[in-house]
Order: sequence, then structure tokens, then C-alpha cells
Amino acid sequence: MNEIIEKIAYCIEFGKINSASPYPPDLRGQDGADELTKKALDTGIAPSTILNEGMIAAMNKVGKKFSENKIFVPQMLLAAKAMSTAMQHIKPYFKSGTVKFKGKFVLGTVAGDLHDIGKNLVGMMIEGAGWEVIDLGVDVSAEKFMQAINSNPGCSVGLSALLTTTMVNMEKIVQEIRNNYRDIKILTGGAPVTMDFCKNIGADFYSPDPQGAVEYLNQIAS
Ligand code: B1M
Repeated sequence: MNEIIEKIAYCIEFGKINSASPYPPDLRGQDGADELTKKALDTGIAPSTILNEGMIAAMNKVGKKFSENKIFVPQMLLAAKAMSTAMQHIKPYFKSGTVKFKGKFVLGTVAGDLHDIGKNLVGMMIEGAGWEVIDLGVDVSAEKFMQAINSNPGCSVGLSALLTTTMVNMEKIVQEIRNNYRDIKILTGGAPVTMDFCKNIGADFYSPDPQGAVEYLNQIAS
């Protein structure tokens, strides 16, 4: 692999956002994902190569390590920040059509629920896997989900709930989506949710962590 792409991947995996970032200590004072991605583009490396071989490959490793409890929320947040910073240099190529998203993913925490830390992590990891994420935020009603789905044909949907009291709203939202779109893929997650609950309410998939959601989406995109 090209040396600069390897460096970008390393910076993202270990949360080296830019030259000012203090972590990881062995890279202190050196370029981070931000500067290296710009340099890679300036030297003529294709944005899709940087994205797929550097950035997405790194986030894949991060997701796996998190699932295996080898890293925790702070390390994952740093990696996601490095990824999203580097992504700012790649985004114009999505707009011009040089690089393509794998698909659109409409995401939100369900009505009545204000917890968003886990939902945000899931969104960042899915974006890091090459998807366009439309994040509707927290306390999202069925109506708002439907508006976003109608405006983004072909999207998949992610629902997050952290409260046993809001799981019932997750069910209502799934019903509303199913009444209008039978085939849309609906992913569910959040601490009280289980695969049994997911199946009972008519959603397609449950993942306990962001990596499972990424793997499911990649599978349906291929
Ligand atoms: Co709240 N809260 N909270 N809270 N809170 C919990 C969830 C609770 C378990 C605490 C407890 O009692 N032990 C409890 C729920 C009990 C229950 O229903 N079973 C609870 C309660 C009761 C409440 C209030 C009702 C408290 C009150 O006011 N009386 C209230 C409700 C407000 C509301 O939502 N309407 C409330 C409020 C809050 C704060 C606002 C103070 C704050 C949220 C801040 C924020 O999110 N911006 C908060 C917090 C921080 C927590 C705890 C401590 C931490 C949640 C968290 O962020 N975890 C939590 C206790 C706990 O979990 N230890 C608790 C870290 C995060 C990375 O994990 O969100 O699980 P998590 O996400 C994971 C996975 O679940 C998964 O991936 C993530 C990464 O691994 N995942 C998905 C999540 N969504 C996914 C979607 C997917 C796939 C995977 O696909 C679409």
C-alpha cells in the first residue's frame, strides 16, 4: 500500500486528527489525518483510493476493536473525529460524482428519547464506512422519519432507543414506515433493544454495536 495512505489509516485508527493533536504520543508534532489527506490529494492519489484503502479500512479496524472490547468510547470518538476531519477533503468529490456513497442512511433516536451518544457513534461509523448519513437527531417522530424517507428514495433507516419507555415508540415508527414502504431496511439498536424485540416489531436487524450495523449495511449494499 502507498506509504501516505498507510499513514492516513494509522492516524485515523489511533485518533491523530491533525498536527496539533496530542494523541497518540508517538506522533506528537507530526501531520495527522487532516494534513495527510490533503497532501495525498495534492499528489494526485485518487480520492476513492484514499477513502477505501485508507479511511474506511481504518474505521473497519476501529469498529472491530470496539466490538471486541479492545478499545472504548473515547478512542472510538477520537478515531471518528479524525475520520470526519479527513472526510472534509474528500466530500467535494462526492458532490462532483468522482466518489460515490454506498447508499443513504436515515438515522435518529426515537420519539420521547433524548439519548444520542450511542446514536452519534453509530452515525459516525456508518459515515466512516462510506454511507451518506442523514441524522435527524433525537426525539424523532414517525412523521419526521417519513418525511426524510420520502425525500431520500432508496435509503435504509436506523432507529436508536435507550429507554424501555421509548421502545414502544420504536414499534410505532416501524409500523408507520412499513405501512408506506414494505421493503425498506430498518435497523434497530440501543441498550434495551434485542433481536427478538426487533423481529417482533417488524424491523429487519438489531445490532448491539456500530460495527454490526456497518456490516449489515455493507452486506445489503453488495
Ligand atoms: Co439516561 N438512562 N435518562 N441520560 N442514561 C439510561 C439509559 C439508564 C439505563 C440509566 C439507569 O437508570 N441506569 C436509564 C434507562 C432505564 C431504562 O429505561 N431501562 C436512563 C434514564 C431512566 C433516564 C431518564 C428517564 C432519567 C430521568 O430524567 N429520570 C432521562 C430520560 C430523558 C429522555 O431521554 N427523555 C435520562 C436522561 C439522560 C441524560 C440526558 C442525562 C444523558 C443523555 C445525554 C445524551 O445522550 N446526550 C443520559 C445518560 C448519559 C445515560 C447513561 C448513563 C449513558 C447512556 C450512554 O450514552 N451510553 C445510561 C446508563 C448506561 O447506559 N450506563 C442512561 C454510552 C453509549 C455509547 O452507549 O447509548 O448504549 P449506548 O449506545 C451503544 C449501543 O447501544 C449501540 O451502539 C452504541 C455504541 O456501542 N447503539 C446502536 C445505540 N443505538 C444504536 C442504533 C443502531 C445500532 C446500535 O442501529 C440503528
